[in-house]
Amino acid sequence: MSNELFELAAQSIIDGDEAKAVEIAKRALAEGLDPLEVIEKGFTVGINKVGDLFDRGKFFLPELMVSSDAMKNAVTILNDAIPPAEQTKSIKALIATVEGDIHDIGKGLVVSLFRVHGMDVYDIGNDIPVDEIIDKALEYEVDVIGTSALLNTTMKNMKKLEDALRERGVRDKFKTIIGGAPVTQRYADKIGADAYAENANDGVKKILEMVKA
Ligand code: B12
Repeated sequence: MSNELFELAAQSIIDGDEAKAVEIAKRALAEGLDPLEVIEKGFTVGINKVGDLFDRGKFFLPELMVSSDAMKNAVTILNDAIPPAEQTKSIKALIATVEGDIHDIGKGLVVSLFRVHGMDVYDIGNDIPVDEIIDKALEYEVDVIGTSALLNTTMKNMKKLEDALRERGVRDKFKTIIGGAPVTQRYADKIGADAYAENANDGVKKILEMVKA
């Protein structure tokens, strides 16, 4: 039953059918399915397929936008249903999408999963300049700064962040972690980020390894 629902969820995103996507998200909750599993095995599969179709010139920007709206609405319903976790560790993390980049669906998943694992998360949004990221990180006294970039042209702002942290003399105050489709472990090593995460789960694992309570 759940497999069928995962397929329907993915298809609703490919079809850009927002009403259907929202209906499936609500149905999944009513059936007692795990919201995170529905996001990962259903809706995310759909948006990745949309990305492939866009890549191959079969979908254009209007289709991409309609699908991403459907994705955002369905995922918001599921995110809101994720139960808060027991506060096992008091790790504070600031999360942002870098300047010039408005992709925030993946960041939203990261924020939800970090909260599920009991972290105190400050989501400061998307298209955020480096200095604002650092100012807020200092203000909230976070342990970790996580940034997301989905464009080849914006991932350079992750390097800018590393450089600015050093220039401002505050690099040692934080662990940094980066993620997003074009980002790799190699890139993290190259710019001096503390960690790279392939997905939200990997992000939790890496942070728990880096920040001992
Ligand atoms: C949805 C989407 C959009 C939506 C975004 C809506 C939104 N609010 O997010 C819209 C339609 C607005 C859009 C616009 C554009 N897009 Co777009 N978009 C996508 C698409 C299809 C899916 C992205 C997504 O949400 N994936 C699902 C999430 C769950 O995955 P994720 O983001 O990778 O996140 C996971 C991991 O990477 C990781 N992670 C991510 N960040 C972080 C951070 C931390 C700290 C951690 C721990 C983990 C982590 O964990 C997440 C969860 O597991 C991708 C295709 C793709 N395959 O990525 C193209 C894609 C990213 N877009 C692309 C392009 C070119 C654009 C535009 C430039 C198009 C245009 N001509 O205008 C604009 C740019 C706008 C801008 N300035 O940012 C290209 C980028 C090419 C490149 N490498 O540079 C892609 C790859 C499509 C393609 N194949 O060509 N896009």
